[in-house]
Amino acid sequence: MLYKGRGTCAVALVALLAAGAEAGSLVVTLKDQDGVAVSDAVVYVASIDGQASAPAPQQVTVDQVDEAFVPHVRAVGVGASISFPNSDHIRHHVYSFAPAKTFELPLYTGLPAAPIRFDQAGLVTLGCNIHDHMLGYILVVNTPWYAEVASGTARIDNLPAGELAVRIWHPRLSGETELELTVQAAASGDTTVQQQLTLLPERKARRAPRRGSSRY
Ligand SMILES: [Cu+2]
Repeated sequence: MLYKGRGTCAVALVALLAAGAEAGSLVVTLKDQDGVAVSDAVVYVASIDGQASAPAPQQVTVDQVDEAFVPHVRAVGVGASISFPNSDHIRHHVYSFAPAKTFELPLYTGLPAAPIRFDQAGLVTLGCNIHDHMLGYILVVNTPWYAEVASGTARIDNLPAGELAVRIWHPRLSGETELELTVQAAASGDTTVQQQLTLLPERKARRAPRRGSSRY
């Protein structure tokens, strides 16, 4: 934070209190056991001072490009509607057997008729009936404070101060499904967390094994 002298700080503090808008940001940096910046993770704040908060409804997209789900990992709040366009020129058959959301979009190209609503927290693993190498994840969280991690960093803004229950999820997290950290968030500015994750090697190729081999 830039120090601008006592007078300015006092004025800023008074303004914050008057607006009742004390808020800071959580900045999480993730590296794996080899020191490589982690992608495809989700960071979320499950509660602040033990209090949960409901997410606002939202509409998002999980695309299908070159026989892969894009993004590979999508985080959404409970109640979100997700559309699953198929941007390939071949047909896909998207499904999930997850308890949090079981659904099926039989063979299609383009945009399915309606988005799918995710009204239960939990992990939803996506597959395609035609292409076994297609694998995607949707993490449905019951909080407005979450972020997908790209290139090792995630940022969650507008966080009230307090004790945060921060959870970190990654599809290849070794030993446990989620990591939970307790973090004391400042009333303003960035609260930074650096965490190393132990990740398992990828089990199968996410991309098509051979180009042009599909006939669907
Ligand atoms: Cu497919």
